Formats: sequence, structure tokens, C-alpha cells
Amino acid sequence: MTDIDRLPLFDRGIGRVKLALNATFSATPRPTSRRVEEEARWSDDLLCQPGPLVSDTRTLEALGYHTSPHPRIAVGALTAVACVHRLFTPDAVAALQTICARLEDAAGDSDWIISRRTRGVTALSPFINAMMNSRGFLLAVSRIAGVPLVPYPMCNPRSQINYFHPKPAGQPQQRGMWHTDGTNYVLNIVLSGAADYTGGEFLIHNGTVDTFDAGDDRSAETARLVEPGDALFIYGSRVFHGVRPVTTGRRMSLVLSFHCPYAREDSNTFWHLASDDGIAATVPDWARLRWTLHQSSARQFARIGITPITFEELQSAGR
Ligand SMILES: O=C(O)CCC(=O)C(=O)O
Ligand SMILES: [Fe+2]
Repeated sequence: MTDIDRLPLFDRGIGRVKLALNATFSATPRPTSRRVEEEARWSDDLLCQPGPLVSDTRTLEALGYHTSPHPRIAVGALTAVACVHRLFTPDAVAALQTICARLEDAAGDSDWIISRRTRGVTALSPFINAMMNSRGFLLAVSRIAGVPLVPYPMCNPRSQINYFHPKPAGQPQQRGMWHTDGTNYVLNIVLSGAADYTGGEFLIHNGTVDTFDAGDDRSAETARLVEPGDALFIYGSRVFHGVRPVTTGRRMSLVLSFHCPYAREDSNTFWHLASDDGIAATVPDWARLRWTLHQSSARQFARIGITPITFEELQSAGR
């Protein structure tokens, strides 16, 4: 890899505060009332039976972490990275492709984010919202993660669609960047097939956040995402990752974030969120997040209308 090919590092620390101020005063379009017309209806029949094929799984311990960020689960039982195939049926992938392609109208652009993107997708798509709240889907993702999950409490970071494509000559190109996510449990679903684009590799740093060095790519690994609908699960706040710029074609991905309702802890920070959404939009959502984190797990499952997912249930995985 040459220096040109290297991904830059997304701002951390004080850089985030500057980005937050930028996001606050920039005119990035906000997806407020762009609900799409949808023919497709979510049903758990759109999940492949008896469960997805999961490969290349690595725990946080295998990545080099010694202490668990979860109060109830050992560091060796929390998934850091897992490649997920055949989670969705071809019908589900086709429906997600159609919905996400239509939502590009609501996408915002800015010169520091990694792609064009639409945030807060569950407020715009009844299909994706129903999928996120479905017990079957949440159970499948919980089994991959190693902990029971609910959708992330805040709407904007809960779901976003990324659109990667080269910009016309003369315009600043999209940039891929090494970063960690604000959220812990993140499913990155790539809706384009590998044949639809060049570049666009999903890189992960095979080590802890402390051992990351953007100038040294020897620890970088490329995830095997080939078929449309293949996904990479990551413990987003503890795994450095990034998508390399797309040089030809188009790459579209749906990134979903979850929360474990049995943990009061959450890694997200106000400035991480504000660097994406601006300070004004973050304040009410942030208050809601802190409030939700102190609710019982039973309450959090009841809010989305499903019977609680238990730790025991995760053991009896399908495949
Ligand atoms: O588009 C992807 O596959 C993942 C991008 C990413 O890391 C993010 O949106 O946080
Ligand atoms: Fe990310």
C-alpha cells in the first residue's frame, strides 16, 4: 500500500468538538419528513433459516483486550468482529436495496464524512423500522454479538445508509477514514455486491484501539464481503475500521447500531454524536439516551413490544 492508498484517521478528541461546531452551523440536509412509499412489508420469513452463516469470528479478547466493557459478559465471550453471510433471503436483500436506493434523496454530504449518507433511517422506512424491532432479527444479531440486543436508543445513530461512489472530476472526492464508532454493537450490511464496485474494501485493525497506528497498515485486514446482503458485525467502539474510497461503480451499505439492555454502560460520547448531527440536534437525543440507559431491561424490551431476549437463549444458535 502506498501513502496515497492509506486511509486518513478520523478526528478524535478536540477535533471532534471542531467537527461538532461545523455540523451545527453547516447546511447538511436533515432527513426529517422524507418517509418513502414502500410496497415491501417486513416479516421474519425474510430471515434465512436456520440462521446466518457466520465466519471469521474474533472476540475482544482475541483482539488483545483484557477487560470486558460489559458488566456481565467475559471479554472472551464478546464478539469483536464477525463476517455474516445469508442472514437475509434474496427477497429481503432486494427490498432493502430498493428502499435504501430511494432514500439517497435524503442523504447529506459534507467534506469530512466518509460518504454521502442518510441517518435516522428507522424514522423514514417502516420496513427497516419493523425489521429493527422484530424479535427474530434482534435474536439473530444478538447471537452474533454474544449479548441480547435492542435497537440503539437514539434515532440518528441507530441506522444510517452510506452511499459511496466517485464524484465527477474536478469535485473533491469522497474520503475513506479510519475511525471507531460511537456505538458498541454495529452491523454493517453491504447491499451492493463486490462485483458492483472497485475499491470500497472494508478494513479492520486486528488489535486494540491503543495499538492502532494509521501510518502502519500491517495490522489491517480486509473483510470478506462478497454477496449483496453480506454483513460485518463489529464491536464498533473498540475496533478501528474504515472503508477505502470507491474508485468505480457504487457501494451502498446499511449500518445498524444496537444496545445491550442488560448493561447500563454505553461508550458513546456527546461530542462523537454532535460531530455527526450538530450540537442542537444532539442535546434532546442525548438526554433521552441517558434516561433509557437507566431503565430496566424488561422495560426496554417492552417498549419495542417483544418478549425479552435472554442470555440463555443465545446458546441455542441455529447454525
Ligand atoms: O459502509 C460501511 O460498510 C461501513 C461504514 C462505517 O464504518 C460507518 O458508517 O461507520
Ligand atoms: Fe464505522
